[in-house]
Amino acid sequence: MNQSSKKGVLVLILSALLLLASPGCGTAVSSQATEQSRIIRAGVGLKEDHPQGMGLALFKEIVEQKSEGRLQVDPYYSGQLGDDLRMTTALQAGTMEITIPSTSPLVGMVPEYGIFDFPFLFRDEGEADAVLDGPVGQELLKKLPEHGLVGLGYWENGFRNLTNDQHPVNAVEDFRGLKIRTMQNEVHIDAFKALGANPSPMPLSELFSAMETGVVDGQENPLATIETNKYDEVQKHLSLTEHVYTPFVFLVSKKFWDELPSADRNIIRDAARQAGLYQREENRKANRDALARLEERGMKVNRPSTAEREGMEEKVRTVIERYTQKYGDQLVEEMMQELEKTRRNH
Ligand code: TK8
Repeated sequence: MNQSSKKGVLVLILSALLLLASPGCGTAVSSQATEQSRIIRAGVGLKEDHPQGMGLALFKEIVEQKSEGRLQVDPYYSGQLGDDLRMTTALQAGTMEITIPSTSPLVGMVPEYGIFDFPFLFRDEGEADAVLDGPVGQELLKKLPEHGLVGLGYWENGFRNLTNDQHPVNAVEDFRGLKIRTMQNEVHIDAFKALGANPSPMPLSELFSAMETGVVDGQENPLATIETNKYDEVQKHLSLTEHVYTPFVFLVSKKFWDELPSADRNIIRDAARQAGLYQREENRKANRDALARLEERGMKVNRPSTAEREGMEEKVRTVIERYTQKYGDQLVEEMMQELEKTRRNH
């Protein structure tokens, strides 16, 4: 074999090795997937036994069954692939295919999502469903493709409650000086400042150790998250403030989505919708059941009175006015009209 053909063979061997080393290809080869199945890496922040994880498990089952194995969903729970923001960035880069974050940390990308962080906006889950599944929620999904994301609908994180290791929180003055972890979201940060607390934004993955070491006094999340993440092990007081309803949004990488045949898009879209309806119901059940379990495990539970919650609403009114200006009167007006319509029909 002469010198140039030896060189040609060497180049071939090297490029084959480089190809196998690339992340996308390695995953496909190492996951026992048959060569024709397409791998969908789907990451979420909460545990497998949280309704977010249960919804993802059902999504996987539906997609693999409907596609007859052509699509294979690899689920990753408990923030294994990073927190909400990191996983969302991975979708934009095309190194991951699906994630289902809270809308709150996305406001850096789609500021208008901040309207769902307005405190005391929804009175119950029915109102949240009506707005999220109605024109306003759907209009916000349309803002995602320009950021490399496709939004297929909303799942439920739920109404947030405050925990801390200092004292019960009933009236506004009880917030004074409390170091409270918040999501990385400007509305939450300003609302807790207006209530007199010291907000400390951080990813969920850092929260447990921040509470354990006293970096923060408390946090706020729906009851199912407090229970499945065992926050009662480092928090004494649970105050049923229900101060904000947080949605999850079902996100798909646009890079991945654009390559899919329409039949596979329909399978994924329908599975996200079906699993989402199941997830909302399981989430409501889990939030109801979690309260009893948290009390059994020793948390001291208090519920602020209507007058005390009205005092909190009064304190955060200026925050809502400021962000209504920032996000646009028209969008907020549309949402309030949607809410009024739902309340009239209730
Ligand atoms: C989970 C998060 C979390 C959210 C938070 O992915 O960060 O407090 O409520 O549940 O989206």
